[in-house]
Amino acid sequence: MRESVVATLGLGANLGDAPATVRAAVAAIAALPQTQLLRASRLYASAPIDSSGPDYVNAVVQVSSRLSAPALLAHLQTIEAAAGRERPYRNAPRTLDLDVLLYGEARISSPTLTVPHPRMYQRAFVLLPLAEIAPASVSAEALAAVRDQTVKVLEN
Ligand code: PH2
Ligand code: MG
Ligand code: MG
Repeated sequence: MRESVVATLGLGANLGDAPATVRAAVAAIAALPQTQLLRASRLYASAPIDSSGPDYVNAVVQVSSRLSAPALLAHLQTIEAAAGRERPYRNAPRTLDLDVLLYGEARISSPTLTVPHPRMYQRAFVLLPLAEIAPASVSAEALAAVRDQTVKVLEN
């Protein structure tokens, strides 16, 4: 049997009831086959970066999974589709975005998946929730690099 890998996933939404959608997505991820939810961050709100529309709600989770990275991505895309995700153009506002940020130590470069996520270290809406659940994985330098981006904990 394949070994389990700790994967770090980013969640984002800025259309519809974004907090409810993100919470439901955490539950859907926890229910994936061969996958256990290890940690989930609080929900964070931030202005769209290179995108448009209402403020985003973001969170980061860590799972332990025996799914391959492509299989995990396929499951995440099924959850996105069930939440009504449409892709009219790049970085369009969305009901739900689920990204594989890290997959163990793997470096993946395929037409459909790049891991580590190429922009995660430029985005406070990823690094702050990640620092909440896995402080050792985010350096002070990485946090300093995004300190001009306002990200607020959403009361919940
Ligand atoms: N996702 C993007 C582009 N811009 N901005 C915020 N604040 N949050 C996001 O999740 C986000 C974004 C592309 O996936
Ligand atoms: Mg994304
Ligand atoms: Mg995405």
